[in-house]
Amino acid sequence: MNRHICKATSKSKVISVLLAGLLIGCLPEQTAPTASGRMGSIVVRYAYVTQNIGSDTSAAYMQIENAGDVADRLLSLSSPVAGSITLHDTINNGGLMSMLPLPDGIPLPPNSTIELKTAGLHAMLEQVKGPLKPGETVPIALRFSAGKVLELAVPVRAPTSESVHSH
Ligand SMILES: [Cu+2]
Repeated sequence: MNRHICKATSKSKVISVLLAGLLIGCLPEQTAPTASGRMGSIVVRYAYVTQNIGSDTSAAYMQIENAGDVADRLLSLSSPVAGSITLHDTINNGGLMSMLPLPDGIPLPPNSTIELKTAGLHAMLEQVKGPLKPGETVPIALRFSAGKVLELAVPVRAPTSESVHSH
C-alpha cells in the first residue's frame, strides 16, 4: 500500500494526518465513472470520490469551469456522508507534502477552469460515516457565489495502481 504523510497547517495548530492511499488517483481515465453537472455558466466534470480504506477521511476530485464573463467562487462543499468537507491546496515543503486549508474557497475567474486533483487543490472529506464502496455514489453539494448550489451524485473509486503518483 502506497502511503502518503500529509500535514494540515493552520495559524494556531499543526495537525498531522496519515493518509493510507487516499490521495492517490489522478485525472480519470476515460472509462472510469465520474459525475458531471452544470448550473448557469458553471460546469463540473470528471468528479469522483476516493474510497476510504480503514480511515474516516477521503477526498473529492473534479474539474470546474467558469464559462461565464463574471468571476465566481467555489465557497464550500457538503455531503451527508461526511461530517465536514474542507478545501485544501497542497504545497511541497522540502519534499513533505503539506495541506493548506482554504477557508475562503477557491476563486473562479471568468472563462477559467480549475482542477481539484492529486497533489493539488482538493476537497477533503472528514468524519466520513462508514466505508465508501466503489460502485456507490455520494451526494455532494457544491456552493458557489450568490447562494448557488450544485448537487451531484459522485461515484466512489477504488485507488488503482495505474493512478498512483509518486511526489
Ligand atoms: Cu487535504
